[in-house]
Amino acid sequence: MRRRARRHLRAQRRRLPGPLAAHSLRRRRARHPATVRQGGTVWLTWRLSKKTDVNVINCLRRAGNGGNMMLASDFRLESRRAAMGGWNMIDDSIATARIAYRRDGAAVIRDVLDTGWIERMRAAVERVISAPSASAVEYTPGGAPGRYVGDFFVWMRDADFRALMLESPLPALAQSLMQSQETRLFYDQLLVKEPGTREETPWHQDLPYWPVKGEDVLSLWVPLDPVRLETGAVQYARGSHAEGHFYAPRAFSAGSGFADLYARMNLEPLPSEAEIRDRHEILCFETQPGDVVVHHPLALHYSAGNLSPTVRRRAIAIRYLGDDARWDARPGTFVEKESIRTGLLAPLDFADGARLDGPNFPRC
Ligand SMILES: O=C(O)CCC(=O)C(=O)O
Repeated sequence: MRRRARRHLRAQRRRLPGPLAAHSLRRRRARHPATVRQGGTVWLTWRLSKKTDVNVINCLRRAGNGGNMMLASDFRLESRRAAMGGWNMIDDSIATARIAYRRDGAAVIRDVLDTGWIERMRAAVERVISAPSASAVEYTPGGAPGRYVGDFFVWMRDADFRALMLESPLPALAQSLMQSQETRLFYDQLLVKEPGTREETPWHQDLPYWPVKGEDVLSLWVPLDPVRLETGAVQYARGSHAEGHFYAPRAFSAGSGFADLYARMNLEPLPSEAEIRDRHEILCFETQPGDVVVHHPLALHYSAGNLSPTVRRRAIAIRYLGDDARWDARPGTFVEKESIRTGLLAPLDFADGARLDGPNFPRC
């Protein structure tokens, strides 16, 4: 246990700028809030919990910014200030979300995107789903009510999707949540459940589907409609990301062609839904367009169909990679599917353990 705690401390130290790292380590041992001055900047560090070393927020208060608090990692994001609508956006709500995300595996951040982005992306989604690409998947069987349609790597074909992934407030948000020095786009996934759709998204963890390993990977789930439990809000098994399981992926629908691929992994099967619900508190965020839900790649999650007769549920899940994300050459991950591979900008010829870079995974 002590060895694990030391590993955490070392990992935490690596993520912080030099002098602050050493300082925060000392302070954590002393268990007192502390300040350290560097030029015109005052860094504040304190330990939130005796139990975990990762639950440390490092804040800095910059002289002359009107007294707003910023996260230590946001220090590097000054160039994104305009995109974020000023530092007011980067405040306690992200710090709070980061703590909840690490503890629970999922958290919500309110009012991240303005109506301009929402309108722009609604129009883009209409374009995409009215002319489905080769990588699109219709999860609703023919003749059933509603429509559950998904697509992958849409940003490579649509300029507005690309702008959302790379130029909106989202990459800075991901970077801040991961406390990474560098952020890359892994991929985007469109998930639309039209009114009256019965198809669920089955319980799953994301990471087993992906050719990725490392700690610094997350998803931002971006709703374009008001979302409630009955219209298909995503439900999360609280704390499941921290249990150390790596469960076999499940195809989202029998006809999607992914099942054979995933069977090659030979992983531990998921517990039953009843077991998951019995073992975990379920977190579900009712959201408005503009809100963003962040979830951990090992968090167990699920969504029901969209039972509303009128309200659509359009959402885009965006996966970002941080500093320690590396290529995982396990067989059977979703990128082996021909329909996905053929749409990519470059071959996926990474060695196991390599950094994901090149045109498929642009730096944000
Ligand atoms: O939108 C959904 O129903 C599921 C989302 C999901 O599974 C994901 O973003 O990983």
